[in-house]
Amino acid sequence: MVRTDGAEFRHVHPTTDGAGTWTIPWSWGAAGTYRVFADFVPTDLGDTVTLTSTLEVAGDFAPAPRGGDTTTAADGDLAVELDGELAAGASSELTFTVTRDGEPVTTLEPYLGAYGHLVALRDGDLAYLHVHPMGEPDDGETEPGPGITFMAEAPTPGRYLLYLDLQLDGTVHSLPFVVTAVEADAAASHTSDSHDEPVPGAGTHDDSHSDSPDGDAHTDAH
Ligand SMILES: [Cu+2]
Repeated sequence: MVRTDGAEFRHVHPTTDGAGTWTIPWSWGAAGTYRVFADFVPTDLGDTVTLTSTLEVAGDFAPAPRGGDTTTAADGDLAVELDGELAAGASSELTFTVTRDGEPVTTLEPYLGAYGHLVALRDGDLAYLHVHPMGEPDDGETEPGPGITFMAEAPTPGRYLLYLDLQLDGTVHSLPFVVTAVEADAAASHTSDSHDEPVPGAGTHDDSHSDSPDGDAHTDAH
């Protein structure tokens, strides 16, 4: 859930009644136009699909000012720094380094099967990508911090709003970043099959960077 200016992002997990209806208690924090993204894995499809909808919340709307790119974010005493460049048309590495009170955090907890979840929204039409990190908590080599590394690919050049979700001491933190993707150098083009193109209305879950075919550990909708 995100307001169209990129503010008010929330990543939540509704519960099912077993008959196809998903519910979550909800209260809006601010007026404005919102975009809702719902990730599902239909059993018959075996793959994630993303449904989206737009809705209006009545009231006085004050759009958040557009700032420049931001590669640092903080939540309380937690700070996260982003290294790496997002490229359009090629997969590149983005590493988030987590510190608390200036000390590296090495006790990240698995959250929905991963040490981090990255949602990227294209500024403007909010085209959606949901990416999981390289490596999984139980693969014997992925450390629980301080770094979380993603391979991500922007469909087009331009600004992207990134939201990193991670869990520490039982609390989920959501940290926002803004980056500008530039056209990848043709020489830097990778050979992977990662070219899921998100579209404004719906999209597919970008798990194509995953090391194993069944690398997506969480098949619950989130
Ligand atoms: Cu995820």
